[in-house]
Amino acid sequence: MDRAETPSPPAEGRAHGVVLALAGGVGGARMAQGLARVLAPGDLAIAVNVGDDFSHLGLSICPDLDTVMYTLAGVHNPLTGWGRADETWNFLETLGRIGGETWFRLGDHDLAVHVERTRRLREGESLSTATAALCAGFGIAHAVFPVTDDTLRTRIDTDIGVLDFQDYFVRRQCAPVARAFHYSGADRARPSPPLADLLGSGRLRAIVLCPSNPWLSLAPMFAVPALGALLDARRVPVVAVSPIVGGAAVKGPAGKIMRELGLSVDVSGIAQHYGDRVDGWMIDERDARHAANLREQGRTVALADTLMTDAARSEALAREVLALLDRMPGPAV
Ligand code: FO1
Repeated sequence: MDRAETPSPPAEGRAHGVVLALAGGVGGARMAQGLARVLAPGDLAIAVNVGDDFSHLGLSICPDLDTVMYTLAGVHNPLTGWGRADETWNFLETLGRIGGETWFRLGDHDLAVHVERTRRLREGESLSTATAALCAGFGIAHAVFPVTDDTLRTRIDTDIGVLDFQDYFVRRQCAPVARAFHYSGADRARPSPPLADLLGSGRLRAIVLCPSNPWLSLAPMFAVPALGALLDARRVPVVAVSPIVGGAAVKGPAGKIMRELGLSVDVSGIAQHYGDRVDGWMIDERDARHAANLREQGRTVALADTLMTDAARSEALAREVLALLDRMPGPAV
């Protein structure tokens, strides 16, 4: 197993404080990996979406937490982004043969994590505690934690009815037309203890919205009242990395959802969606034509090659994001 890369020392002169990355899905995991290669564990915290979590085959499955964990540990499947590299499928093959559900593909290495997490949760551990133990098992030094330990589930209101997340995303491959999104349990969701500690520590330097799906990965996190309130209070700079490059989503259904919501599938559509919550934009150099408009709206804008096709590219983008942060006005006192 590859140990998580030793993060290179943080660049000198960087404002102190903790960067909080909000991550979900493959784009979020890649951005988190890049940030973890640049920032020391004490300078970065990664809060992960739990809206995709579900109970399947009697197991508690947390796809976004696992995708971040595997990516930081360097053991993720580089083609799909989710699940493990060097995976084998004996469990799933036999499950299929005995009539079990195989639409959600669980590989043999991956299965160990679902079984161990389920055991820990059944024994009364919180999701944050179980996540910390699993990440330690994969040699991850950085703080990776769920946005909440409470139950929060994304459901999609579509032309064929309201669907649970994995039914929409995996089983139906995002084919149904999305009309609205619900984050059930969000109104009662407390920030996880690691997140609450950070928010209360006075050490929060900035928030980075990773290039995750705004509706499926980031909105469920914003729906956690304490986090949404922090974003609305605008006490710390918020930088977003656009998940739309050159008029399309880098991966996943964000472009299709934007069309279904009547948004233009480009940087301006994404910026319109986030509105005043974002102070700084990291957009791809292919979308340079949108920079002027964002600047006119008072946003700080940086351009870079934002396609994170390998760990080195993720690290390079992370450095650009942190350089953008350094250009932002500091946290309001
Ligand atoms: N995505 C798929 O499209 N098909 C799958 O069979 C699948 C299995 C799977 C197993 C574990 C895991 O952590 C993720 C898995 N994913 C699969 C991806 C997952 O649905 C998405 O990564 C998130 O839920 C949304 O980003």
